[in-house]
Amino acid sequence: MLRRRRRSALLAVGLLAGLLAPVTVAAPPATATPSGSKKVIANLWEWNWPSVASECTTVLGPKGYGYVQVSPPQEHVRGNQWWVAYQPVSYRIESRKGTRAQFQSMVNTCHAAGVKVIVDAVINHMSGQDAGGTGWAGSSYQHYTYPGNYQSQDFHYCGRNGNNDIANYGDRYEVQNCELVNLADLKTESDYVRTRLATYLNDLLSLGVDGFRMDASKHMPAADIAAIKGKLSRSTYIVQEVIYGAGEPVLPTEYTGNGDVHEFRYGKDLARVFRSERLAYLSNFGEGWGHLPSNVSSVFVDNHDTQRDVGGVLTYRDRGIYALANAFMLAWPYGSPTVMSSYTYTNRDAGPPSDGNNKTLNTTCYSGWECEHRWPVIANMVGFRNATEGAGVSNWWDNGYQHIAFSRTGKGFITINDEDFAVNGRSYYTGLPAGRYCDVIHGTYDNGSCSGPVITVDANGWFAANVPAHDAIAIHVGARLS
Ligand code: LM2
Ligand code: CA
Repeated sequence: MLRRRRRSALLAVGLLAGLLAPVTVAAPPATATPSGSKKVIANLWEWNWPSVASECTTVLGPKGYGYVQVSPPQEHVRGNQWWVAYQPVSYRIESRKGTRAQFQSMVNTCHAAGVKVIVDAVINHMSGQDAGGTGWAGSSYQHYTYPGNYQSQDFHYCGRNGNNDIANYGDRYEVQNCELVNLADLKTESDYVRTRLATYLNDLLSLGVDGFRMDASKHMPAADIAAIKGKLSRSTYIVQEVIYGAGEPVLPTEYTGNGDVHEFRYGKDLARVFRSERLAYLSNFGEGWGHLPSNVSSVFVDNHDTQRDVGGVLTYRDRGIYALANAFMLAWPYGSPTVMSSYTYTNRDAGPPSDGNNKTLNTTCYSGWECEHRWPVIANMVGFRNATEGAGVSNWWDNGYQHIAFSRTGKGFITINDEDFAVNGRSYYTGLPAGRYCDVIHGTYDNGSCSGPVITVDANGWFAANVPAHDAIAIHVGARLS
């Protein structure tokens, strides 16, 4: 894992600090909400349904992912941009990603592979284009008129800013009753609208869906989401998109009564630490940084929006450092982690690889698609997460700068060296049972054998190894050789 940059002046100091003794951090936060023993979510963003199905069988299930998150499945406006999916025109399950039958088959296939399905649910708004037209599945619509679903009285017209758009995020009323980039804003306070939305979500539940990512949740009062949730046919996992904004009145904490909430500060703070601060600061990452309580927090290094924001988070473009950030997220017991999976792009608006009719093509990893969830470091760390579920953090150690290490008590151990220099011959205290463990950062454990280096933990719980610059070693009890 190689890379650029930085700080040779700190080199000597870093080595000196490396001689310090291990310290123990406070008890770990509780684990987050998605149920079951496998909680890691793979976000196969913009994948079509047949490709999601085959990935569940061949990769997600075998690698231990518990959930797949898929893009909005409802009918949407036509076009090649990815964001057409965020402009519903009806709730027919037919989109550029596939038909209702393909969607149903995908859910069944993923379930058979032990993977649950979370759907991106766009329920705050309908389309945004001023002109009407014909949706993906043939439904005709106008801005504010969606025959059979909504008419003009079902939308907010906030009457502000000359165009009904949200301008001032410091104003709660505007954020929730004006339009997000011209998108027709549903009256989610109305019982008719709530019932229509719940009918859509219940249709998805009837197809076997296991959870919802509630798009644009900040733009709906938490009470409206609660009322819609109250109309669902069964209980289900919910994660709400409420982007924390400094000084804004609408807070992520208002929504935790409904379910999990995306913690956007996590990815931003992690990027800052990796880019310009110290990994040593991560010893209390999460609640200690003012983030949401762990048991309601949904975390990710990047998502489809933040990877497109300027000056933001770490993404696939950061290569090795991105893998290390994901390895940290998967090793650290705060929140419920989602691994992003992207297609490569240069133009922000560009849709995924598609045919002449804008229908999404089957995914071919590493050719137009980045498939971060398959990167060996990331995919193998899902196994680490599963094997260490419920175990606390102990044996925290850092050199004061970019080299850290910690145990998941009795279950696993990781050291990340993000210095510009290798650290050779150092010994690490793991507290793990003596034995031979597969280093899952450099090797894949499969059926009792390890394709990479083997780490030998001695009878006192120690091992010695070399860690290259910008690299890591991780071992866990689920990848132990006999
Ligand atoms: C979200 N969460 O709250 C999604 O994560 C985000 O990706 C969505 O924006 C947004 N909310 C609405 O669901 C994306 C995209 C926008 C795009 C909208 C609607 O980031 O750029 O807006 O979807 O497709 C586009 C144009 C915009 C235009 C709008 C309406 O970029 O200029 O506004 O369509 O025609 C006039
Ligand atoms: Ca709204």
